Amino acid sequence: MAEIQIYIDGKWVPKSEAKVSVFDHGLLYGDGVFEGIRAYNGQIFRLSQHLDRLWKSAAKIELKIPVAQNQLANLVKESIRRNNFSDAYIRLLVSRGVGDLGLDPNKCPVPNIIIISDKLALYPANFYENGLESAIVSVRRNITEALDPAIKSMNYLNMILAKIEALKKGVPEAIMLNAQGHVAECSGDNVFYVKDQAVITPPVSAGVLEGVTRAAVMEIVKTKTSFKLREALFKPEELLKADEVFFTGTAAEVIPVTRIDHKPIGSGKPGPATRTLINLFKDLIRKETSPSV
Ligand code: PXG
Repeated sequence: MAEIQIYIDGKWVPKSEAKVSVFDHGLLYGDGVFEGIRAYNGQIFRLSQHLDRLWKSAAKIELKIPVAQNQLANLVKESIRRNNFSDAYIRLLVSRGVGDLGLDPNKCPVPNIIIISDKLALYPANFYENGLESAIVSVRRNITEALDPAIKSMNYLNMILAKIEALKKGVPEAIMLNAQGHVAECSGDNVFYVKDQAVITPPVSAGVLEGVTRAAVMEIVKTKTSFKLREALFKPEELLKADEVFFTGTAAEVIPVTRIDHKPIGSGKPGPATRTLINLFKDLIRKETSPSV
């Protein structure tokens, strides 16, 4: 098997040669931004939405991405072409680049763009059939005034602490509250619930990442179903009383959540709204990533 080709420092190199400097502020401080993108059928899903978010994240940390958006789009596409991937996960990073040991980002003249494509680690199929179990963790999502959760920054410790707590509780994904005690999001997914024919998710102002999957699912709810769509703040009690709960994310797509804190949600089985949205999301992927598009 040929080694995966990775884009770094302006070149394509085999995985074994893809190394960052110990003076890169991405490593020293988590100073950088990234995207987690998916390819289906050799086509990148919602690439422009991911790149728009990358540019927004970069602007919020005053990082100027040193290439044009269409150039970076071409590099992302090249990354799956070079590696002959049909279905893949693409990790696109822009770090502040190499500087000295101080925090000052002005000492880092050249941001480093890295593109890694690889096979995707998926949740097991039985989670989609039977639902996954989650837990509300004690780690709160960063407050917007400290580190805006809308920035997909290379510092993911907030989510890693939540994930550690979830794994200790024996569940694969954590539900995090914001500082006010409202439900925010998961370590790598957005949260939705269904109640009385309405689909509800926290607004971005709750302090969550504006998920590309979240946006696609909201669009589907509005245009392809008769459910009402609401962005609203809610407390964990609302989730526990919901008819259905599901998470959305690039890796998970739409995944049913059937137990939270050991309590069953609704019937304790994936519900009809979630099943419908799983199927409609799959239709959207097929439509947007068929080779004719
Ligand atoms: N919230 C957070 C904190 C995330 O990191 C999402 C929500 C969902 O956003 P998207 O745009 O993906 O719908 C994310 C994204 C992984 C992995 O390997 C995690 C994400 C994306 C891709 C892969 O765990 N998180």
